[in-house]
Amino acid sequence: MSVAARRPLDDPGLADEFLRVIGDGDEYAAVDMVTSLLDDGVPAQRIMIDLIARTQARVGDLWAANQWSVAREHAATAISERALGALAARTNVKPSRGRVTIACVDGEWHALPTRILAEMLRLDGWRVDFLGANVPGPHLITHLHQTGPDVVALSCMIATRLPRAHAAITACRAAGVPVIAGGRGFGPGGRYAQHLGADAWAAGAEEAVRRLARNWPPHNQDAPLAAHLGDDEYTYVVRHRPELISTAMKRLAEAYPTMREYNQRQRDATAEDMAHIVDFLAAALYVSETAVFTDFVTWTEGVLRARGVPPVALRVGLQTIQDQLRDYPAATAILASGAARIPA
Ligand code: B12
Repeated sequence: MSVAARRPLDDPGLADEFLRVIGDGDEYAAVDMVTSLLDDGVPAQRIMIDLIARTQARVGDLWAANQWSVAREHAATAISERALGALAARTNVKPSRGRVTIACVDGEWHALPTRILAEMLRLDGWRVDFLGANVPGPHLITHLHQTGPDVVALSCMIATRLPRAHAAITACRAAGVPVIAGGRGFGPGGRYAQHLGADAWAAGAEEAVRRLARNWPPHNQDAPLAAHLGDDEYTYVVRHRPELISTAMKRLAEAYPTMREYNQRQRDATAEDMAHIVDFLAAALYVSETAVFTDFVTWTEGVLRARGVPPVALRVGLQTIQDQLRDYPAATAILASGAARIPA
């Protein structure tokens, strides 16, 4: 008997087992579990959302808590993709609605959430062009001209990609194709998607299926709140990114003596963290939303703590950037709000 047979999807043991098999790199067991559920009459949509997507969120938590390595997360994600592919291969729906292009914005590597969205829309009768991760804006537009979709679904899971998301949304709309946005990068309730002029936003694939099934394109298109986007401070931070990071690294070594004993791997990780600080600051300036940065600081503080890095290191890191941006009041205020989120 297959492992999943006759076990309901809401059995918590099943989710634990799926996490275990993907964490152990057992792709055959993972595929067997999802196809057995399908054989038992569980709708493919439920398996994708309630099992695969939910388990991926747990994978993220385990990585953030430093319990799973990056390699283990990568392997598990690859198996989730394989399980999703197995479900897709066994479910055929004739297209009966319009055509949708699904893409991650430039620099956005989280393809699996959009792959789930793609399968969900396909099962609802859409003809789907799935472009996957990291789609440069000009190539996306060329594709739209070649295929003429009714809607573009754009994903942004990391807020640092918001400026690129804005460029893509603007270009798609200029090409006459309405945009539905999604992914956690667009902020709570998708509020940054509205700033950036998206026609609609959906919290997840199920909501997107519902939204696109009726009243599409939406008629009540509020004017985007885009007037202030990409001002001087944003431009300064983006143009001076390399110096901001390298100067911060030098000053960090002076202000935080523990860093002098860091090995190369720890120095590389620190440089990556400093780059994230600058990138999230730029995104916060771009959409004029301090929360983009403060949410990032809260998240980073937890991730660093799980890796044994004390909060003071992050506070000093923020200060080394702030010291370089004294003449930039909005950036200084955002950095100070971030620092205030770090526990004493
Ligand atoms: C796998 C993974 C990766 C893989 C992605 C590989 C792949 N093929 O997808 C890789 C290794 C590339 C990766 C990289 C990074 N990741 Co990552 N990743 C994840 C992880 C563990 C799972 C993603 C996933 O599949 N989720 C399952 C889906 C189904 O979740 P979902 O969000 O509910 O999906 C729904 C909605 O998002 C929505 N949706 C998404 N897009 C769209 C689009 C439209 C139009 C619509 C309508 C809806 C919609 O619909 C989806 C389906 O219902 C998440 C954890 C998590 N909680 O998601 C972290 C996570 C998203 N990553 C995170 C981070 C920080 C990163 C990195 C910055 C890490 C680093 N230091 O390099 C990089 C950034 C890379 C980049 N620039 O894109 C953080 C983000 C935290 C934050 N501050 O927002 C998370 C939350 C992990 C964590 N717990 O901290 N990651």
